[in-house]
Amino acid sequence: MTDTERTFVAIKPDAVQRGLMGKIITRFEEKGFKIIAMKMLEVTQEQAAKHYEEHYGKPFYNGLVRFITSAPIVAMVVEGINAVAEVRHILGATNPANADVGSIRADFSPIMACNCVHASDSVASAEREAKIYFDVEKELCTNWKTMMEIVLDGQK
Ligand code: FUP
Repeated sequence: MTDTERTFVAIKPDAVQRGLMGKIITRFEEKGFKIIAMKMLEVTQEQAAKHYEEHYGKPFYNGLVRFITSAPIVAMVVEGINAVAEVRHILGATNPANADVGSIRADFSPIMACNCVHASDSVASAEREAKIYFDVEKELCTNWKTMMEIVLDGQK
């Protein structure tokens, strides 16, 4: 399958505080993904509860909400071929101890609770999560082409 997909990505508070925003964004840009929305924001309690509703009641839930609301995040919508799976591959496994060498979490995350970055696990999750942080009717920049798209258009 080679579908163009959109996924939701968040650079988490630990990575923002450690000055890793640029390095993380660079991984997606260098791979050729198209960032079609990006903003820094402080996550509200309501946004955190919506984002992590599947984890409500789990032992790590309260700590997770405290963490994601503790400092700003950078929210992004990223577009590209098989973006959901590919972006999660670039991130590495949730637990950095199991993350592939060269992935963001393997390279930058010391522990699972501070794993630097989030990315949606399905197209449906991406649509749901993007709406928590963006006005998707107004804030997605879809009317432009990356250099790669311009080159590919020229080859048609
Ligand atoms: P991911 O899909 O990789 O973002 O991971 P999950 O949705 O499973 O978990 C969300 C976050 O909860 C993780 F990034 C880290 C945290 N977490 C824990 O702290 N302990 C756990 O056992 C599982 C997840």
